[in-house]
Amino acid sequence: MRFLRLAFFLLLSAAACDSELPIEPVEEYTGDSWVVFYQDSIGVLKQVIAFEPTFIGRQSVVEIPVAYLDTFTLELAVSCDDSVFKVSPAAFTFTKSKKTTTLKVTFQPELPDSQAVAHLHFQVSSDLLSADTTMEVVAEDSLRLEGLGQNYYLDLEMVFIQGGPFSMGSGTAEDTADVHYENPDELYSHQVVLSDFFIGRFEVTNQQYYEFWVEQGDSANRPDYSTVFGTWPQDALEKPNHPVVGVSWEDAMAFCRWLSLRTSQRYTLPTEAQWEYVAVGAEEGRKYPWLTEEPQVAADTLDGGQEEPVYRVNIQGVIDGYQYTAPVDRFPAGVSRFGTFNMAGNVWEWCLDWYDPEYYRYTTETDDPKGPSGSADWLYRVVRGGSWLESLKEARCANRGALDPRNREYNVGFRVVRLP
Ligand SMILES: [Ca+2]
Ligand SMILES: [Ca+2]
Repeated sequence: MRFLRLAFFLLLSAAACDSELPIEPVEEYTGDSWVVFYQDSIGVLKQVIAFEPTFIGRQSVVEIPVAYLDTFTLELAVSCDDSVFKVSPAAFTFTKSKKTTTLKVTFQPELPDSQAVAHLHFQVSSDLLSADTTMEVVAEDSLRLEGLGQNYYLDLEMVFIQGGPFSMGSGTAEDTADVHYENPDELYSHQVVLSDFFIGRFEVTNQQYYEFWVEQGDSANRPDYSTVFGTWPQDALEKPNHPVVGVSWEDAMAFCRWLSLRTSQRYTLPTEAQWEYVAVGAEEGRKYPWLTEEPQVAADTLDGGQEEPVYRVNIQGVIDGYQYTAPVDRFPAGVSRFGTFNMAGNVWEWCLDWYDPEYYRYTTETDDPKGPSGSADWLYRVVRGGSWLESLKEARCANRGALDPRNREYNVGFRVVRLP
């Protein structure tokens, strides 16, 4: 699995019953997602499978290799007790020459933001054995909230982020070469430990924000930006999948409060630490979300041997295909380790924290830091990731930006986090 997407779990629940032969469940863990059957036993390996998060109307599929380790013929039937899950094939036979197969488990939820549990039943139909073992399947749907404005579904897809330690900031006081001298606020890297959370796979879109704005009665939290590439609310209708811009920190927080009320979940803005943790890939310490060094453009070898450029990020200029904002699901080659899009570039993203350029120098906060405790005298909140208006350097994961929380800028948007 390329990404740690934990919206889907497979848990062990193996039990033998109605058995005439000495069939005992086998419990092993090899780090792979295998279900293994032996001649004299049936085992479902204990496993947690990273799974593509899904939401209403779309399917997600996980493939599970299945093996039979002995040489006798074994016929198995598999069934599922929850209609949002489907498993195929429903029956298969192991023989001497065919001892492996692949199960496909499909999840297609019917309710928004729901969790579903199913049991897969493996039934042995061979004369040799008689057993029934079950596997418990748990899947969590991403948010899809029915809005009022356009009767539209928000499709606000959230990615599970497993917490842990990481090094926040870039380098040390001695590390003053290259770009660092221009960015003293990100020096003094320090260890931070984060709890689990969910983060939006994409920047919040025009259409998502539009639903909120309409429900507010369109007087408050109105996006405000130059007409250089569009106006509100026309952009919401004409470019629904572009990131919303021209929203202040206050607007973004109002969106989060509305979302929390509508869903009874805890949505907020990412802390600066949460944002950077996702961007750098936790302990991987990436300079850019896409791992490799500074490739604004990478070459991808096609079948015919031709080289075609692959753009990883929307920054200043049109070489990446966009003069202004790009739809939030563009640049799949630039996703983070966790599968989040456009953390670098496209639009700057508001973070929860107050901005203090000296904060990294004095902070002793290591567990789920929320930045300096601000007051009315504080001027700025943190923004991260650069935008279509800035150079690649500004899109570095460790780069810190700052902005008056009341400001509405045409290159600043946000993404949300959900706390478990
Ligand atoms: Ca661009
Ligand atoms: Ca961004």
